[in-house]
Amino acid sequence: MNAAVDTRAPAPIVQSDPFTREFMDDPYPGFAAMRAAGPVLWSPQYGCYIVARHDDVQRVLSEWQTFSSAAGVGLANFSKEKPWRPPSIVLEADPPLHTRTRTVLARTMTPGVVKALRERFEREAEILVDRVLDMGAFDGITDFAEHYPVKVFPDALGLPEKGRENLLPYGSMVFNSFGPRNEFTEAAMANADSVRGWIMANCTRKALGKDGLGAMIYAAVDSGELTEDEAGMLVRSFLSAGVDTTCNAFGNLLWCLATHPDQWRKLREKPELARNAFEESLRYEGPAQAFFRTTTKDVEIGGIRIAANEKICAFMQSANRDPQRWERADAFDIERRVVGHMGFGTGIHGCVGQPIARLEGEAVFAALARKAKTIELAGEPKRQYNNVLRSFASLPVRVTRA
Ligand code: 4IA
Repeated sequence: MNAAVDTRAPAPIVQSDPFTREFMDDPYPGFAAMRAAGPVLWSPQYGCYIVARHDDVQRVLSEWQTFSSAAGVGLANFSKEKPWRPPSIVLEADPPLHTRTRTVLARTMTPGVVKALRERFEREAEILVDRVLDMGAFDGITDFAEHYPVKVFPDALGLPEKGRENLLPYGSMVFNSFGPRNEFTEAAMANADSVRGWIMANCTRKALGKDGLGAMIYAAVDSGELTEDEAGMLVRSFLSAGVDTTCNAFGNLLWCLATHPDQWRKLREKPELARNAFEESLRYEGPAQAFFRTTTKDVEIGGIRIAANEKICAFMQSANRDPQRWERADAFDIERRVVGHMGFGTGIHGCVGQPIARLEGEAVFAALARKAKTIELAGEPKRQYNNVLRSFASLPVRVTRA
């Protein structure tokens, strides 16, 4: 027997619980402590590893052969416990399945498709901004951030109008379920059956319009790339991933602008900065905090050994504030060169909908920059607690017209 000493260090123990209100109220000191403690931490409470430094998060999200998505991208390990819904065939999948499904999704987000959507998205953005300017004082979440993505994206999909109020509750179920079973998951699952029922019923070919993104997915059935059931599952992916995320991003950017008057001034002077402002908000205050992977074999990160079939949580929002990667990491700067942020993830699972998310962000915040003169908080924001999504439940804002 080889008596060589194993010099690899054990992972330091994580000192905080990231799935609590206290942590979510201000996660940044907690992230800094995680980054300082080591390249990989161990959570005895959740039985998972955590990476929080930019380069390690990037590695875990990039090396899909070692860090698999097929056992789920939440804490639950699908090889050990039954998932709460049939797994996504794109998010919770590895190649070759992932390659086939992602190819179909990507075809619905090409520059040509985005170009065709732009006019409609810009028109709706003007309507949204005019309405809140007429209100003067409004809630940045319920009157603003939650309106637009729930309208324009389902319109583009060809989803019926009726029942769209199920979309955000479904998003809450999906994203809370990536975390541990706790009070947030329990609350999100309150109306699970009726919400899930509506979602599944509206993923079918006959529920969707004839010339939307949904129909493009079903066209891949006719060309032999997908089965009819798989097409429904990919429409479900749109509804899972494409609404709550953008709503939360809008609320977060609105908060950033209302609390950083110098950056708001810059944006007003140059509305063409809207696209980069949206991008910087995904770095500075991104909605998606973390996703998990499962090791497919023994692996080392920064000299720390991790066995096969272990869960690793990659804290994207910590990577987004890592001072080793970013100058003035904690400054919101809409002119920053922001490539490399983890707000859309990275690697083969990097957000497939990002061209549409960017179109939405650019349309809304460019319209706001052109039409509004001042924007400020009119009350205390209230946080929305979710295991994975960072956002506000309420954001009282006051605006004046330019
Ligand atoms: C799916 C990571 C997040 C944006 C996401 C959530 C659900 C799905 C995909 C992505 O159901 O496929």
